[in-house]
Amino acid sequence: MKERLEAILGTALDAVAQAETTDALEDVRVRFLGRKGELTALLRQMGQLAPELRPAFGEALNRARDRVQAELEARQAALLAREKQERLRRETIDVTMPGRAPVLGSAHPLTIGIREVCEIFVNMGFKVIEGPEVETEFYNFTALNTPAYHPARDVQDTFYISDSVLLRTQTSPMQVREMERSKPPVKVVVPGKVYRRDQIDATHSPVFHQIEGLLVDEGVTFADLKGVLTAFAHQFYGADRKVRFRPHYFPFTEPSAEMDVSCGLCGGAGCRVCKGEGWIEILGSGMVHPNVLRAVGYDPEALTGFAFGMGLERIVMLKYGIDDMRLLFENDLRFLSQFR
Ligand code: 2NM
Repeated sequence: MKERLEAILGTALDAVAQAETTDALEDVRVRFLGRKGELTALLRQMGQLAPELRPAFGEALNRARDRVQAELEARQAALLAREKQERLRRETIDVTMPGRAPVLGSAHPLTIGIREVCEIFVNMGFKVIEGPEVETEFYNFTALNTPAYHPARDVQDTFYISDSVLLRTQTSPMQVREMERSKPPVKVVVPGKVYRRDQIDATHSPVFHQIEGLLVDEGVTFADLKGVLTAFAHQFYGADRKVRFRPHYFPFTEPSAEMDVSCGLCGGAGCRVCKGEGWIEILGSGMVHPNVLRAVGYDPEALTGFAFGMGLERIVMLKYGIDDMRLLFENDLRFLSQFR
């Protein structure tokens, strides 16, 4: 048994010296000193020795165990130090390297347009509200004095979900909702997506954006309409622009007018942008029709108001000189990143 002990001790010391990682070293410890380890096994076999041989063997076994334990600890310390060095080398950060700049997004030109238009009206005391894109026939047409025979109601012009539910063709249904739920003065602008059955081309899209505005109170006149919309045009396009109002027709307003601004490119002389007109149409407007006021429970004898609506794509295209509406929907970053 003495020879067995010598052999195991030699093997154990070799194994310790050859362990290249702390994990491998732990395996060595278990193999020799663990509960079922080879040196531990010798302890249990001591009973087979003659009694007089046991003390000397026990002493030798203990020395062997202590020796292996000491070598294990020394090797463990060496391996830990080496592993730490390696990790420090691997995880070194070169703080002198240039940083990676995060890629910053930017607002879509239509978003920029909505924000600019809304800010101008907010500064004049309007509040901004939004509403559902799926509407009922009542809010989209009936309450807006748009009779059943009106072409806007035709399936050729409007996306129907069912007989009386549809994708809104304008944001005015939300203005109807606002009048229904509040008392004058009402001063709101409503930006949002609207839907019409149009073929896609450079100036049409079945989904586009509108901003509509509404002001209802006692004693509101057409002069208020002209003053507010002129102030808007001067802030949005520049104080040097001239404006003009042309008579028009809308079912929900009477009288109605379209507003033009003088062409920013030629200053009114006539050019490619204004198609030789010198003027560019930017919005529709009018005094809210008495039937609309009645539909929301207002008394048209006591209250008057004006309303207006503009197509956002159109005014954004004019402002930035964009000649094809499809650019606003294709999300090509080469286009979008120009609006930073
Ligand atoms: C326009 C042109 C003229 C309009 C009317 C109303 C309401 F709800 F008061 F009846 N909202 N928006 C209106 C008037 C919209 O868009 C070209």
